Amino acid sequence: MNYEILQLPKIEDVRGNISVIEKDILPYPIKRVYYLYDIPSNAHRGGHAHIELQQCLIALSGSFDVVLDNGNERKSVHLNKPDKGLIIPSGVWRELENFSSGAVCLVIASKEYDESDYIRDFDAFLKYTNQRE
Ligand code: T46
Repeated sequence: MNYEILQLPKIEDVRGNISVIEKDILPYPIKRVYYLYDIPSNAHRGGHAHIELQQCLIALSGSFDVVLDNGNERKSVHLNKPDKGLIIPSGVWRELENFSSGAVCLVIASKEYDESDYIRDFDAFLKYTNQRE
């Protein structure tokens, strides 16, 4: 499964920690930042793939699971640390679930919002991955 867990720099201090995303830590230039919050624990987000977009997901607060599927293999990644970034490359189906109370998901994206970059139907995604191979 083609994803990566990035260890972000962490500056530890008795007053609290700082993590920084700068320079070329991410494998792409940053074009957009958004975040999911006030998420009910039974909510399911995602449920789509992107044709070109690459993203880095960070559990800024709380925890949640990210289910990844590349058309051949499915894997669940648990995010619960603000100094770990999950890099999801293009062409990977993702579903977000099991949100803890107070969970905040920060997303750092390689492109601006573009609905035509989404594949929101799983059968269409499987056809897309078969055509790509
Ligand atoms: C992803 C997961 C982790 C915008 O207008 N601009 C934006 O930048 C975004 C992200 C969304 N929207 C609108 C589009 C929809 O009308 O907000 C509404 C909800 O978006 P969506 O159903 O795609 O939300 P999620 O949480 O299912 O997915 C989002 C991202 O879209 C997606 O790329 O990987 O978060």
